[in-house]
Amino acid sequence: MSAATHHTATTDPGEDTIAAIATPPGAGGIGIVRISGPLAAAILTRLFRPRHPRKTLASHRLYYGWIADPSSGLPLDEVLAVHMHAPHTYTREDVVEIHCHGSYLVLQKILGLVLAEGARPAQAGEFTKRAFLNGRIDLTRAEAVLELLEARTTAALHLATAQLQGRLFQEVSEIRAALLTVRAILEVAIDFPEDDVEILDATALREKLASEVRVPLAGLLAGADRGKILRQGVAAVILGRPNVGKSSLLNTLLREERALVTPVPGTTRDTIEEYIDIKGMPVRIVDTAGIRETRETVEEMGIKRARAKLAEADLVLLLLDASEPLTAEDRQLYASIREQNPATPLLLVLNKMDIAAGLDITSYASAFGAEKLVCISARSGEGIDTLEDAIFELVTGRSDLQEPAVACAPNLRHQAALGKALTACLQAEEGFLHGLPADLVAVDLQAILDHLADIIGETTTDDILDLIFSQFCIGK
Ligand SMILES: Nc1nc2c(ncn2[C@@H]2O[C@H](COP(=O)(O)OP(=O)(O)OP(=O)(O)O)[C@@H](O)[C@H]2O)c(=O)[nH]1
Ligand SMILES: [Mg+2]
Repeated sequence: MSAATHHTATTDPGEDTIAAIATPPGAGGIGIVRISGPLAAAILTRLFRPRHPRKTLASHRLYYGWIADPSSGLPLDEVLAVHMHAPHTYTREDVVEIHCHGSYLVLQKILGLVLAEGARPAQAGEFTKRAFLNGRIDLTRAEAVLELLEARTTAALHLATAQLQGRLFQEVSEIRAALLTVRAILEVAIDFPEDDVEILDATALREKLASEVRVPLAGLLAGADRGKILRQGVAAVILGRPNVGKSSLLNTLLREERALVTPVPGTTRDTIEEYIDIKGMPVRIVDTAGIRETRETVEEMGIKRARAKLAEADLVLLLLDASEPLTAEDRQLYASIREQNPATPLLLVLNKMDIAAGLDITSYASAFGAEKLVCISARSGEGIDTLEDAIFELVTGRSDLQEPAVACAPNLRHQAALGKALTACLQAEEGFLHGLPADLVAVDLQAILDHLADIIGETTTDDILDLIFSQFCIGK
């Protein structure tokens, strides 16, 4: 059954025709105006002069010609146009695309003509919303489109693609199928209570629930946390006293001379943030002002900012200078970080190993207890791979995030619904265990089914849908 058949609260999306510029603003090689709805073909006929005049345009074929203003007959731009006949289109409606030169002025003029012929401007995400409302894709696949557009790393892109292919939808459907079987058996028991004993093998049903509903639900939930990391990334804040090489480390990680590096302590005043990609995970690296006692106002402000960054850190890189003995400032800084953020993962990074003659690493072990230590040289690049591995492992808890095991990564909305479904499943299992009446257990089963229906968008309310689609850009 399609999503649209269940989704009764929304008015028929196909009654009007929408149009938008589908390519980003600014100059480009090609720009595309996209139209969807019952008027699409008629609008194209009015505006398009094909090079070889013909009565009808075959579906899904590009035709060369000109767009002209129908009131003046003046040609506007040389284009390729395509008419895709419903229902084999993005929205399942008639769709027209006009590929013109990528001038924003030309695009706006063509869009103006299209609107004058009876289309209305599309809202953000409205094409994809129609694809959903018309039942071509479920809600998880619509959300995957947005994720794909926003993916910052290859790993995030893989997740989006898998979800767009229906991976999450399929997992949810399988859990649902198992639930429906259990419920069907229960219903027989409800309808013929006198046969209760023969029909209802509560232990078998409970085991089926556990293995085919609870375990897969928990598996999906486990993927949600990893998915969040892969999509949004983590913030790693570099802290340390002045001159230990914080800005040098940022530059080395970026493979670019982004921050100023000088032998003068107190070089960095403001915080500097850049994204790097560690094994497909986006990491926001924050370089900060070296922390020390100072009377200089600007430096003081920088130090305040550095400390404030601690609050949003998913990971702290405490940088130390291996060419000098450990100082009281190093120890104080460590103590104050741990006081403010006792649970945040922290890596001790011992920099300048290239000039650390006769260094005694054991002194660090006694000063910082069990914290993990990585030795690097921001100047030579030595140890940077090890540091990246350590960051990745500390944040994700494992080193194989890209394994197929996380091909499914539910977002926050899915996560909430999965959590509720899991709770209801545990209750249903309890019910079977304690021999509760079949109709009571059936209530819990229905609750699981409802939460799953919410994930794929069968029962999602209009305001949630609006919220989801409003995050898209116009023309998508
Ligand atoms: N030999 C050596 N020198 C380094 C290394 N990393 C940084 N330096 C030098 O140490 C000095 C300070 O480096 P910065 O990166 O500016 O240090 P910082 O921690 O950002 O300093 P502030 O911004 O002042 O807090 C510069 O002269 C760097 O060239 C390293 O791995 N080896
Ligand atoms: Mg610096």
